[in-house]
Amino acid sequence: MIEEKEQAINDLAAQVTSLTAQLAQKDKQIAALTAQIQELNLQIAQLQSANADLTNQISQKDDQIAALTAQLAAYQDTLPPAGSLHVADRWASNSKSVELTISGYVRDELSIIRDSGGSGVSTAYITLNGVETFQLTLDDSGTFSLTHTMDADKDAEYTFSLYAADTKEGTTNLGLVDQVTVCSPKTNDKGSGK
Ligand SMILES: [Ca+2]
Repeated sequence: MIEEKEQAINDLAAQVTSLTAQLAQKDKQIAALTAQIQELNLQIAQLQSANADLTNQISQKDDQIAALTAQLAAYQDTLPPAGSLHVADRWASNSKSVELTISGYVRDELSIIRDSGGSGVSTAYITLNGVETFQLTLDDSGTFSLTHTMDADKDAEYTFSLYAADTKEGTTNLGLVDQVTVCSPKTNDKGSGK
């Protein structure tokens, strides 16, 4: 009976030794796997950092390309300024003359890039029926406004043409920007109010 008990104790002791050895083996495996994960995490962090650097470099190159493309377009500029012309009349039916408000704007975007600001316009004028009549003074944004009084001749047509040149060095691009034709109010057309 005692021998059986001793045998049982010896068997259990052997099991404990075996399990302890297995436990130590598992701990080693866990430590090895943890080290591998740490190494992989380090590699991921390095790759993410390299990725961010490259993305940043690409973004800088894109900015440079956009700036150079704009410069190139400015040097190749062949277009006159763009803008618009408005002519509004204030006229009373019993008046023999009419006051016109002539306003609008003119700008040259590529000249603005070349000049780093301003309206990009070197000269702007309006012809009235083909005759240069108004030399325009533009503000910094290229807008203008003036008044002009003329006779309210019956059935007369007046064509206002806005011309402008940009600031491109050597040969400025001069051209027609906008055109408005107004009919003179009829002096005998009483009661229309306009
Ligand atoms: Ca131009």
